[in-house]
Amino acid sequence: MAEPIISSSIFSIFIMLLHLILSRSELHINDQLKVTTPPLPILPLPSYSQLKWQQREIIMFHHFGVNTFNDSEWGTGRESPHIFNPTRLDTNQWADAAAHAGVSLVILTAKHHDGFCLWPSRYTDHSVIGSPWKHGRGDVVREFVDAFKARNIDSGLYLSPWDRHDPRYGHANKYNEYYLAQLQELLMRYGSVKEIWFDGAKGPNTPNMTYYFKDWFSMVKELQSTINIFSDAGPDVRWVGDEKGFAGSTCWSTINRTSLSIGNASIVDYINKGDPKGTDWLPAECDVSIRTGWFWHKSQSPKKLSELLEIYYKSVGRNCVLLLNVPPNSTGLIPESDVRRLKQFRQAIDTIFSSNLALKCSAHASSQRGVGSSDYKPENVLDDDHLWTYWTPSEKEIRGGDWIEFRALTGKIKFNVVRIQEAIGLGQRIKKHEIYVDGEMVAKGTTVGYKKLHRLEKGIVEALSVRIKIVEAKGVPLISSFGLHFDPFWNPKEEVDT
Ligand code: FUL
Repeated sequence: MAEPIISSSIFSIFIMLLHLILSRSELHINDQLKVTTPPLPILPLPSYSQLKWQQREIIMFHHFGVNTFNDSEWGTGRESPHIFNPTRLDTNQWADAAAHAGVSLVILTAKHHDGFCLWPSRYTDHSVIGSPWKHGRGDVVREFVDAFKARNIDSGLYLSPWDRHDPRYGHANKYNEYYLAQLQELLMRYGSVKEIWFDGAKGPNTPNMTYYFKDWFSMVKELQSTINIFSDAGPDVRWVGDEKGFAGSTCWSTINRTSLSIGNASIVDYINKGDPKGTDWLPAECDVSIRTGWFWHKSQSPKKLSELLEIYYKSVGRNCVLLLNVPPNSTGLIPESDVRRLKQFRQAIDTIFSSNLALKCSAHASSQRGVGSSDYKPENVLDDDHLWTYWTPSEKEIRGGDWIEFRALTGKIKFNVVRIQEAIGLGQRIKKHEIYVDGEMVAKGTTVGYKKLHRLEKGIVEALSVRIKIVEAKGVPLISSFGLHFDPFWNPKEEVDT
C-alpha cells in the first residue's frame, strides 16, 4: 500500500520541476522579447565578397608586359617576346611596396591588349616562354602570387578580352574557347584569386568579336567562389566610368544591370553615379595610375601627394574602392620614387584618420530605435565596428529631419574633415544629408554609402557641437560610424571639392 504514496510524491516533484523549467523558459522568452529586432533590410544587398571588397578601400594594380620595354601603352600585338627581359625582376619588392601602401589586394595584368602572356600558357607561344627572361622558363604570375601570399596580400588578375596578337581573335567560337582555356589556367593553377578584371577597352578598326560573357562569368564563379568579377557592367564590381579615379559626388552602389553593357561609352555617366532605384548591388571601383600612363615610361614620374589625396577623397570618400596602378619598370622593380610616394600616401592617410576627435564628444540623437536598448544607441557610431553596429532612429510614418549630434566634452574640437558611414549590410539608404557646426550649416551632400568624406570648404573649424541631419533617405537611416578628423595636408584655397 505504500507504493502509490511514493509514486504520487515523485509525480508531484516531477510536476514542480516541469513548472520551474517552463517558467524559466518563459522568462527567457520574455527577456528576448525586450530586445528590439534590427530594421528590415532595403534591397538590394551586397554579397559577402562584395562587402569584403568594399572594406579594402585601397587596392593596387600592376601594368607590366611588353609595353614596359617599348615605351608604349597599347602594344600592337606584333612585339617580339624577345624584348621582355626584366633582368632584376623581384616580386618581393613589389609586395613590399604594396605592404607599405597598406593594401590587401593587388591585380596584375596577366595579358594586356598586345596578347603577350606573363605566364607560360599552354595555348600560345606568345608569352614568357619565348622571352630571354629566365631562359623562357619563368612565370611572372607564379612569382607574383607567391610573393604577395607570403605577405598576406590577396591576388587579382587582369586578362584582356581584346587581343591584338592571337589570330583566333575575330572568330567567335575559336577565340572564346581560347579565352576560356586561359581563364581556366589562371584560375586553377595559382590558388585563390580575389578579383578578375574584364576590360571593356577595344581600339578602332578591330575585327568584330562577340565575347561569350555568360560563359566566362559562369566559369569564373565555378572555379573561384569568393572572387569578384569586375567589368564596366559587373556582375560584382562596376567601372566608375573614368580613369581619373573620381566617382560622382552622388554615388550609389545600386544600379540596374539591365541598362549596362561592356565597352559601351554611353553609360559612363550612369555608372559614375549609380542609381537610387537600381535593383542590383554593383559598387564602383575607381581605377587610376600613380603616373600618367598605365605602363612604366622613363619620362614619367609619380603624382604629387596632394593629387593622390584628392583622388582618395573622391573615390574612397565617395563610397568606392580606389584601384591605384603602380607600374614596375623595365628592370622588373617598382621605381624608388613610386615606393616613396606610396609610403607618404599611407602615412598621410594614417595621420588623418588614425585619430577620431569625435571620441572627445558625447553622442545624442533625435530619437532611437528600441528606447532603452543599447543596440541602436547613438554611441554605436563611435565604436570600431563600421558595419554591424549602428545608430538608427525610431520608425515613424513620415521620415525626414532625423539627426545625430556630437557635443564636445572638454572644450572646442578642431577639425576639417567629417566622415560618415552607413551600415550598408542592410542596404544603402541616405539620399541627402547636411552637416551643422554649432548650428551653422558647413557642408551638405547626397549619398553616403560605405564611406562619405567631407573636406570642409571653410577649412579648419573649432566647434562645440556637430550635427548630421538626414534630410532624405530610402527608409530609416542607419549610421554605422562617424568621425571628425584633422587633415594637415589640405588647403581649401588650393582645391575646391566638387
Ligand atoms: C583601359 C586599357 O585600355 C588601359 O590600357 C588600361 O589597362 C586601363 C586600366 O584600362 O581600358
